[in-house]
Amino acid sequence: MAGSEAKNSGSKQSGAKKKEVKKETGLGLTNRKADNFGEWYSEVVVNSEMIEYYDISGCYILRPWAMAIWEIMQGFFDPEIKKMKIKNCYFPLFVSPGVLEKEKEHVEGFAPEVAWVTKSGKTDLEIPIAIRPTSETVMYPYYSKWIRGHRDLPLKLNQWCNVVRWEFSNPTPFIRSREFLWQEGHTAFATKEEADVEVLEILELYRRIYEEFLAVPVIKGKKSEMEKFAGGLYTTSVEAFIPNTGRGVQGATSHCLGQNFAKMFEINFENEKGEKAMVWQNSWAYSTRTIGVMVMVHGDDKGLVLPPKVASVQVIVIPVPYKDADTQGIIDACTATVNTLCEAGIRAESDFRDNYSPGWKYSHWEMKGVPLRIEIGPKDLAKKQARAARRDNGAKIDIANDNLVDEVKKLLDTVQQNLFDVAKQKRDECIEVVHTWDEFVQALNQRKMILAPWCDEEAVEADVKARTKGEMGAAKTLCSPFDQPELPEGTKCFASEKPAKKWSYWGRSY
Ligand code: 87F
Repeated sequence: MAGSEAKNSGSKQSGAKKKEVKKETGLGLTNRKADNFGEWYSEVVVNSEMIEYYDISGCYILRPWAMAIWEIMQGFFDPEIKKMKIKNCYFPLFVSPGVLEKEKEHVEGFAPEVAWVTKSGKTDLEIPIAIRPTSETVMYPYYSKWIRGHRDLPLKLNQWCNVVRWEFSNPTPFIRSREFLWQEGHTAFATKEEADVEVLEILELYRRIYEEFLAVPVIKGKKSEMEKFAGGLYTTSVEAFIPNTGRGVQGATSHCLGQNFAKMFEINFENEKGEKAMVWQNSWAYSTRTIGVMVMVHGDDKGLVLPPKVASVQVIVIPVPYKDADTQGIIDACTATVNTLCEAGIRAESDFRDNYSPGWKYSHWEMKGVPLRIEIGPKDLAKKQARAARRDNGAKIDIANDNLVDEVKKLLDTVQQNLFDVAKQKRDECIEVVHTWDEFVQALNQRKMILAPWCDEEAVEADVKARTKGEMGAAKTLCSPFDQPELPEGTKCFASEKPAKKWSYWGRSY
């Protein structure tokens, strides 16, 4: 769709040599991140070979370059939850209308997004079946069956799966798609205390996915009553921010469901005293949205920028054989370099394709966001060295063959840290502390992430939403950060001027 090939092929009349080369290679972005963010994003995800558009709106093909990132995060998260004694399972994709109804209260608001299967072949199904938008109603009837006594608790299950939500507002690859991948954890405990502890343990894993893997700074906090999962007791989240659009984005959520679902689905147990009691439940999820947030935060005008920890290729080795050079010698040096790096546990590959120039390959791997490029030419061969170029800042460093592994490891760590530091600095520059409505409106117009003292009243949040409604979308609370600045006695709510109860982040969001 946003492929540059289609766009570039339109520049046929142009006799300029540069344009010709571009047309031939199909490389380069036609939109800039700062000028046309939405178009830039679509172009990056397609040209980096992460996404292919599909012929159903809101559905996207995740190509290996994207799937590898998902798998690397899964490779972190899955063992972590197994350490917490959470077990994987798989429940069906389909939901019977009966159970979905049971849960009416919380499903009501979501109902328009539920997709239904109504036919098999040309025959109408006797009873239509829903496709899971989330799995509470799929799983909890069986929790009710499986949990009998206190010895059956805690029950801690997770599943890696797809869900379908038939969204109508502008679909965006990874960020808002009608089908997406996620993990959903659903746990049941005898006591609220155990549930409370798990909510935060999971939230910390989500923070680590964003900050340690994707190099994206996030804010941990609690959702307002209006923004929490309606079926639950309270919702915690990690919130990221996209400086270019001035929008917050909910990164992942960890809910304490309290006993609401236990009541609805009769998930009871006999406690140690022989009394009948209801379980306390949590649910939590992160999705492929994580990948979109990473692209938006780190990508630049050359394409994708991958943090080394999630890059399926961390180092791309490219031979640079000038005319009359010892081409075989250079190729052998590249092979040896890749082998040495791979043996040291670094994900390295070579690009020996002989139908592309080194320059083309540089652009290609820059577009794909590979953190480190190693070039080996005749001079490097003679000096027993290699030249490394960083994707994040373009810096070039000569590395002696003897120090290869240590230097590359150090560079990858530096790139990872630098990506986080730069992203955090940019994010922090967008945070504005306000005390009054006028300051709030001004900051909102400047696309800031706003930290404001708030009375914590739902009606006031509804009022802020109504008063900021417009083309760009209304402002809402993102979260109330766990890390609360001091709130001096007498501080007033920025919107209602009633006594403020807490600091909250506000802004437009995805
Ligand atoms: C769309 C259609 C139907 C979100 C929906 O966050 C139902 C829903 O329940 C729905 N969109 N939600 C909330 C999901 C809550 C919760 N589920 C388990 C999570 C974490 C994983």
